[in-house]
Amino acid sequence: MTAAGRFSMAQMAHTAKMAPAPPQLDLSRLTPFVDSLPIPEVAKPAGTRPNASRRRVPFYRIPIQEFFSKIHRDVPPTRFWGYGNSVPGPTIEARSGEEISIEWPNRLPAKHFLPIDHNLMGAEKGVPESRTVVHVHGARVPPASDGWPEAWYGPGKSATYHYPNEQEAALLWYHDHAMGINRLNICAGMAGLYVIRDSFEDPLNLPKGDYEIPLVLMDRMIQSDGQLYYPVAPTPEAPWVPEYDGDAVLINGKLLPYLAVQPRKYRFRILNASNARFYFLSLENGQPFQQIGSDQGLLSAPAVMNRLAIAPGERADVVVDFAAHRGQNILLKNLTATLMQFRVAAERVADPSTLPPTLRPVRRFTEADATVTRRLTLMEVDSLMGDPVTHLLDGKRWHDPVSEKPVLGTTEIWELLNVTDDAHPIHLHLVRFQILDRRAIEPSDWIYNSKVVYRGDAFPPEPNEAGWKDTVRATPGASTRIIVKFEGYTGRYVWHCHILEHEDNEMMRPYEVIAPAR
Ligand SMILES: [Cu+2]
Repeated sequence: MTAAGRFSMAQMAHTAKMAPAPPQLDLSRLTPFVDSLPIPEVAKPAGTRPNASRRRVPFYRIPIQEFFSKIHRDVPPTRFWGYGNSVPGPTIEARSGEEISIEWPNRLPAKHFLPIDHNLMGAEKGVPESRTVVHVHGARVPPASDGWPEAWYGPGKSATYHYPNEQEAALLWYHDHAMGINRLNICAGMAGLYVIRDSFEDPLNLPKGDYEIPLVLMDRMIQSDGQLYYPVAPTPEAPWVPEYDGDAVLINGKLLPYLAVQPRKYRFRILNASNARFYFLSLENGQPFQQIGSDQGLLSAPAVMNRLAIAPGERADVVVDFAAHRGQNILLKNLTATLMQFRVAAERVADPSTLPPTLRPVRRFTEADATVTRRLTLMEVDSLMGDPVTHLLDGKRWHDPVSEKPVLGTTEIWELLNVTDDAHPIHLHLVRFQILDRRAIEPSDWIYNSKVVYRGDAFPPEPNEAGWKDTVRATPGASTRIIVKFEGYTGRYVWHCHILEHEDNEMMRPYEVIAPAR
């Protein structure tokens, strides 16, 4: 049995108790593949501005606002809150080492259209309902530009952030990070792509231009009138639900789209921007994906994936060659559900792109590289009825004192001990890391005796997880060890679960990178 099989990626172990929902869109009655897959437009600079060292750098202004967008030909326009006027928002195209600045004006209406739970940390009554703050997931940025969850601002206000882009080519993404409501803001549409390219990747001659296609996956509950629905618990004064998932999967903002492709190689840059859903992607014709990259850039070599697991926050960079499938229609599936259709043209075409057998060397860390090891539990706190009330990191809440203070330039092992029944995708801001291994544990030993008893051997990551990561699936009933070099900047950042309902309800902690002693 493989490590992936051994450590199930169970999730949704709890069927959340929810108040009755209004009538939902009946997907089975919707004609599939009538809308062409939209490609988010590339953001254009609004000029240049001086950066901190008075050098002029490209300046972008991306407003956060309400708009309506068609998710399907036969569904009325859907209200979104997002960046610019599309979901996903405009794609930022950046080059490694070339700084940019972005102003993110909040032009939202005052009243939120999704249900706020005022019991959650940071979402108390009296703070602006439509507050927001932007985080670029995977970016190595100074703390003041990282989107601290409490650095939100209300409508009519704005913030300008500086992005040095001092990192390797990778697919990052930007999204809301406002304390206590970021699950609602991202559900409302606040997400977009941020691509970093570099001179190492350019000469690899991977498919590019019209043959490099982003696929941003967001599942939603859609009412029969076409509007977003976010469920609430049966208790009106405490509406938080432990996970959000809908059966309508939007790809680049469309439901059941099609993409006309040529019989040649394509590079698909996949982002799971869903609140809580894990995807298990496959092509209906059994053709594998050649995975070339993960969260923080290229793998050392392509990994052949028949089924691609991708958790909230994770990215997968894959190449698919349609050359042998001229004239065919191929479905992209999530387990048994259909997500979209590729229509392969019949005419033969030249394909000057390549899929190199080796990509980018990844020097693997070993345990000996680390000077500090931290054991951090992922725990669920249940009500007497067994319903999850909250999830905690290391048993602590957001406002408990900062306990993780790595020294800049040092390397640490973080052992994520998941004693819950769910997989939690854990994301650290600022850094990239590697997965050391996963090993089964008996959660009850920890819960009742605070003891860690390992069951069986440790498994190294599969090849497609052996590159640079910024989000790791901490599998249930297992220890997942990551090894992290804290590079870039000193200051306060956060680490959290990327199931947004968990993150909004205490499954997020500050950490602080401190300067080395002189
Ligand atoms: Cu979680």
